[in-house]
Amino acid sequence: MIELFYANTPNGRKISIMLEEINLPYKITQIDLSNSEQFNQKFRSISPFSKIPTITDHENNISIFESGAILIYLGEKSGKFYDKKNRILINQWLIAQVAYVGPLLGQHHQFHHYNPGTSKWGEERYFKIAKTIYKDLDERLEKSKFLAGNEYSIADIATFPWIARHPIHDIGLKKFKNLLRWYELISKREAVIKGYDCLKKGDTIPTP
Ligand SMILES: N[C@@H](CCC(=O)N[C@@H](CS)C(=O)NCC(=O)O)C(=O)O
Repeated sequence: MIELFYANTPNGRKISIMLEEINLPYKITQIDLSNSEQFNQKFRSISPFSKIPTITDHENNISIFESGAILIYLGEKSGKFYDKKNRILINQWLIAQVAYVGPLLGQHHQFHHYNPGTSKWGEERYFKIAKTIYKDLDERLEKSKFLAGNEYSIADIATFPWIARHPIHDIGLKKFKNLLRWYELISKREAVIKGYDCLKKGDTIPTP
């Protein structure tokens, strides 16, 4: 049994989607970020930076923090979506997501959506970067069915929930036809729909 320490954010959803995709039994322990539960000592003992997602695999009592590390662990454990022969490409696109796409879109969320009017410089800077991320992902997906080649992988699972925040990006997903094709294809997967709404609150994947 995998225990997922979760909040319904893009980083949390990467892991609930992966757990649904690989069909492993899991239970969710919610961490209420707005109530500062991430700073509880018990949680910090498995998540030293006080962040979700984190998992504990109760089969072997291993705990893992950082979404990329968790996806790699679950990919290796299940033998799914992390093809041994394609690891160089998968790792590249996965790490690009955790080190660049996520953090920079996250800054765009903060300046453009949650705190508009507080910094013109921040708003402009991260809006521009967010548009560049859309453009660059679109260019990649013009050449490749999925981010790391022909097969759906943990790199797509990591990136999808961030693009699913497109309504607050105000960039216009429909203008990027390859990114749109990829988004719509992944949106239809049963495991993605279930993982996106793993708290069963009726959260639906935003349509473009
Ligand atoms: N690099 C981390 C980022 C995780 C992260 O930023 N999680 C956010 C929610 S999406 C969080 O727990 N924030 C709580 C806080 O910063 O206090 C990962 O990919 O797992």
